[in-house]
Amino acid sequence: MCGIVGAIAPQDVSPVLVEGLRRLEYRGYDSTGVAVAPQAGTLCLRRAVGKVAMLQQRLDAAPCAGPIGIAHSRWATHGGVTEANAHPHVSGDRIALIHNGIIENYVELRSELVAQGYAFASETDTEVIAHLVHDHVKQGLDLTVAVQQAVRRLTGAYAIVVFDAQQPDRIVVARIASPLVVGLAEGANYVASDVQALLPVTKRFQFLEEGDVADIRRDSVTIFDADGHPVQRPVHESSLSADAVERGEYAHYMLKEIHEQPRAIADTLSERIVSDHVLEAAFGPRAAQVLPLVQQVHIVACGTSYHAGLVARYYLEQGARIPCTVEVASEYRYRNPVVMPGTLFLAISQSGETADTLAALREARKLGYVATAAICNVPESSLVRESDLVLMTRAGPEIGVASTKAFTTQLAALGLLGLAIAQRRGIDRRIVALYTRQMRQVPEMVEHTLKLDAAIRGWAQAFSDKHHALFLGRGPTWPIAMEGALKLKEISYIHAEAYAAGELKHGPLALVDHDMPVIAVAPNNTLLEKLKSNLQEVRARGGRLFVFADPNTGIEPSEGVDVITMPDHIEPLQAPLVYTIPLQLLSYHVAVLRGTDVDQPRNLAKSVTVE
Ligand code: HGA
Repeated sequence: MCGIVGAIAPQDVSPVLVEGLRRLEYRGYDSTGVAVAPQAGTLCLRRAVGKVAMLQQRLDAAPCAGPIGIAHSRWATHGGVTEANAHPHVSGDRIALIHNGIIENYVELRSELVAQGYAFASETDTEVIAHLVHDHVKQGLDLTVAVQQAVRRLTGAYAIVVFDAQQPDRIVVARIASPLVVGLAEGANYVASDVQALLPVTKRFQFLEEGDVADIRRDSVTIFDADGHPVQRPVHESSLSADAVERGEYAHYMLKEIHEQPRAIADTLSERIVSDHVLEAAFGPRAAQVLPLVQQVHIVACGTSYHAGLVARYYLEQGARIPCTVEVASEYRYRNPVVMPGTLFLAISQSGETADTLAALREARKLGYVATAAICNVPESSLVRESDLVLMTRAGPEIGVASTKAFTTQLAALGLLGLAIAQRRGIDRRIVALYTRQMRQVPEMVEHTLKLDAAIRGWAQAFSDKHHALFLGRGPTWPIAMEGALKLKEISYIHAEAYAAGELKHGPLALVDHDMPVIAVAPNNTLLEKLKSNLQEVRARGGRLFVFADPNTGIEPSEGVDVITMPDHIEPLQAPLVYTIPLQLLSYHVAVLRGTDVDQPRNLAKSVTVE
């Protein structure tokens, strides 16, 4: 989603702004722009459709240098992808403003401003904010007060960053429902949508809270809460290094992140399993009080995280014998759900800023859950700050828009949650001990599975000219088939669907012919024989099968059946994590063959901060 960077410093800030945008590229965007005040009274604006490199070209041809500036990468919600719609938006040749989010009442504000004589240069919802702020400044209000007044008129979600070229002594920012972080340095201060953007210039950050407005000057930062009272927000020291987001020897971030999974899963498990049990304290200081009260779990998430939730249902129901429901956040929040006593609400999100998931959490807080919990990869995120219990995945920064290591670390964290609940529910300690041992073996199994890369790359050719694909799984690897289909859609743009293999005969079998590759995940579990019958149904209709199979399944390569043999002895608890790996690699290689933008697929964004 949109990336925001702002800087005020003694020297030219344009290189910091452009580098900040480059570091936010992973969020997904379609156009960029920068506004700088070279000196009081002048405003220099450059915008470009496409990548940050296009903006850089414009700046190289016609530089925009100055000690105060803002920059933006836009993921369009209102108005097409055009230079005129790219941010910053300007009012009266002096107010420059960038925005992340959606202004729901922009139509009425726009008519009001048009009636006042404002001419609109874009189709965006954002431009109304620039004119509103300008209108207040024209009336003589101080910029900070002007922003405070302007945001009172807005309904919807926003992170906004604005400066006045006539009085370039400060940047003013405000947020509701979209993230903003202030970066503190000696004699210079910054703002951005996340810390990655600012790591080359500072490690010290203040995270703004809902409704905050901040006045950022070279040598001071003053923060006001939603009621306009000055507040202190804690200063966090980030442990991330500026090169944590470099892609090293790998051709793409996605490939790097696939290969980081053994370490990321091991990190997520480490210090949380002690001898043969899970440490409840890993979920935070309230865990010991909350976990005994939990009678059922309600999981809410979006996209890949939703698939992780679907796997967790098997962990919680089969392993911990506790009821669990799973649903997508965008539906949950408007459904007015019935909450039974003793229900734990669990939100899963990589970024912790996913607008739908955050809104669901806020809705849930009103509904009488025993507690709220989050599984998340970003410690400073809103989701983490607002949940009662938290288990952090330790995937490290994930840059590829298509999630890989964030997913498998979510599965590891959900396995830990299942075990923590199983312990409390008096499940036989020997079984809990066995499962914890199995969890610990996963990183090594993933390492072995990554060695199948060459064989998987060999399969990619068979998909590169296809328009559709079917993925099949059963039990806990059905959501893995769903995740495999999502990955293929996201990065190769091939239409893919996943089915519980037993559902095939109830409809989708009609689609199967020699042009429809069918990918199946076949671990050795109690459903294996059923799955094999389903695969026969595909072969009987001339469908070509690609099977990732356990060595003991008896599924052999034959005419129309390709098999890649997975490592031996993968237990049911481990299978979802391990069988994810070949599906990620397959999508990756197919996308590379098709020449798509693997790390930033079209139309998609990483941190989905709009509803
Ligand atoms: N609504 C604004 C900003 C969109 C956004 O925040 N995307 O992440 C626009 O369409 O320009």
